[in-house]
Amino acid sequence: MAPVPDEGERRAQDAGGISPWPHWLPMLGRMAVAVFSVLTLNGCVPKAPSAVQAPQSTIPQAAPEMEPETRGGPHLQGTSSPVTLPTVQPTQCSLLAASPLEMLSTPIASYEIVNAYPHDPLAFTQGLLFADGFLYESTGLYGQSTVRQVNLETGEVVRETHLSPDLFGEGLTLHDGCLIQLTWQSRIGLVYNLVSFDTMSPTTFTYPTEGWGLTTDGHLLIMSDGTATLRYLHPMTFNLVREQDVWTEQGVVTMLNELEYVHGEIWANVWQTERIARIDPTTGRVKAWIDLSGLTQRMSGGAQVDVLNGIAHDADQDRIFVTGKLWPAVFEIRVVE
Ligand SMILES: [Ca+2]
Repeated sequence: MAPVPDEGERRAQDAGGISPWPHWLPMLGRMAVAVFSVLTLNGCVPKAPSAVQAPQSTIPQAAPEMEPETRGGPHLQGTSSPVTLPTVQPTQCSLLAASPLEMLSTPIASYEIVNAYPHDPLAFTQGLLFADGFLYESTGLYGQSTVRQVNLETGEVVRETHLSPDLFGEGLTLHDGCLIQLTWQSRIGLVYNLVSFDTMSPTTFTYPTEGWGLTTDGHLLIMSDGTATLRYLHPMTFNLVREQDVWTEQGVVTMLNELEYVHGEIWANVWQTERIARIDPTTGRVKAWIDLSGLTQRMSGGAQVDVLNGIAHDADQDRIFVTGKLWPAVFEIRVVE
């Protein structure tokens, strides 16, 4: 197929081969287009991340390369310094392209401790929820994983079921009278009757990623897998309904861990930080951070503790509880905007 002549060439042909324009004018136009294209491809024009975008966190992470032995094993992780989000210095191009929403920085809230309750210091907390006056908790580590009902006031384990030694307990949620628990790398989910703690039929389901956090919006299950992507599952078939990347104006947010659905938002611990992301489930955008700096240090006096992990919401009394892996306390906190 013959090449299509451009505007300058067509004008030259129409004029019998004699262009009324200087011969360098078309070339100048093509150069301008090329320069604009290079600016765009170099990322000057920001975009909200899409579902297929590779997670690339811009949040400073204290997390080293994750190894199974270090994340879940007996060796405790050091805690990270409080995260400081870098100030955005938009380029001239981004000033032209960014929407007013994208130019906003994500607000950071602090907290107050309302109450502190005892917590099993051997519980490697991976999932936490509150229902009917009790905490329900999933604990991890191979050979030590459980799902348990816990008395909030005393920390006493009222009932518990031990997982098979080859399963590492992770996220936990309650849906339609069933406790649903993830496992870390086995890609197996477990279903329990809330009352009897007996496993129900089907007792297990599978998923194609690692299992980290789990919660529900009352209709779908919402799970994290350590990346920036939340996966929404049908609560009966456990089929994937949709995926959603979590992001701020600075990029996607990886290492999403324990989850809780609070007042129409998804709250997520970010692994190895003392931050909770408050996520808009419609857009995936982090609406705000809750900075829990100081809680881990408060726990580490005289005891070896691991990272903050565990959010539970008492919907009846609108109370928020947080804890961590091997923490000897559960804190009721109030968010200070
Ligand atoms: Ca939770």
